[in-house]
Amino acid sequence: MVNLRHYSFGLILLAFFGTSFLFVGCDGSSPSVSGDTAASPAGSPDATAKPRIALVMKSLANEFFQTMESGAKRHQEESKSYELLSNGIKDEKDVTRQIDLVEQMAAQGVDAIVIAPADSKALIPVLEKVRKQNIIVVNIDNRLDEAILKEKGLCIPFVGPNNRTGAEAVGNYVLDKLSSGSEVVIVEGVPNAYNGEQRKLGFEDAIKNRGMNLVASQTANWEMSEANTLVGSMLVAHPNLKCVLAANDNMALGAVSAIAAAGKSADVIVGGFDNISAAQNLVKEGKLAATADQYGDKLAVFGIEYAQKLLADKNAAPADLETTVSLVTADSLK
Ligand code: ALL
Repeated sequence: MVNLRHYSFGLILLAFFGTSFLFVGCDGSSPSVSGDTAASPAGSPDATAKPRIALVMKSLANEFFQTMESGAKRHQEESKSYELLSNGIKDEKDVTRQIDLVEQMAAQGVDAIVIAPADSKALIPVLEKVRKQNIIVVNIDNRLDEAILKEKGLCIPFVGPNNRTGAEAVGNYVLDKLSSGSEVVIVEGVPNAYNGEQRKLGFEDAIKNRGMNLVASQTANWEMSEANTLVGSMLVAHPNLKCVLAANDNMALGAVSAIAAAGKSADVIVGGFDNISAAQNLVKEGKLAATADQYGDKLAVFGIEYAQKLLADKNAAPADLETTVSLVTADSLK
């Protein structure tokens, strides 16, 4: 698979639009972004002022979000057509802090909020509140709970990849290296993160496809050190373990070092998700069998461009955009 990271942004856009950009409208009763909301930036006294767009991310300790933030900042510097306020939380589980950040951005009178929610359910009430203040909301990376949105009659567009198929591709590739019936564990993301749940399902699909034996599946909350401890104890509980499938690269890195510490690097292989630079290096060195690139640097940019579109076009109906996810292996990195 081609690694698009080396391509120019223009080409990336072409690739995204040309191959896998899927537009899916919010179904049901969508209070679409229209008339009153789109044209008049909330809290902005000057109609000619540049729109203010807030990017609300998750843990800035995670390279995935550092990459996302620098992609957004680069876009803003090049476009200069809007003001960017970017924020994140320190701890993957600090949902309360992320809710506060949304409140703060609204209080500062931003016109749009582009958010990667730390929890697919818990962020919905505050986002409902800011929508009522005519602030545009675009959901990126981790999808908000569709059933709750529907129940509330809220239509918030989602921009992001299909995590299930991405994880299945990683799982299929990694498990092809093992004989059927081998013991496998899954290291999950935080509970209540839809993308983590989808990645778990994708790994389970691959385990079924390849006839493997899933012996444990537990969360390490997206964190490297938690995964390190968890995998350390899984190795003791399952001495015949052959593979760890981790729902993000930070946890895959924690798994790789736990396996090395147990002296089992030759026996247990690992798959991850994100294609952060440290993981990419391990793939090149043959210490991580595969990961998935979900182009973190472009995800926020697409969300921002989508928010700009909704701000500029009163009649634009919010719709979901499916972005590309690619398998990354030692071969694809050559
Ligand atoms: C998810 C992202 C990344 C990341 C994780 C940790 O939403 O898609 O996989 O590693 O958050 O916050």
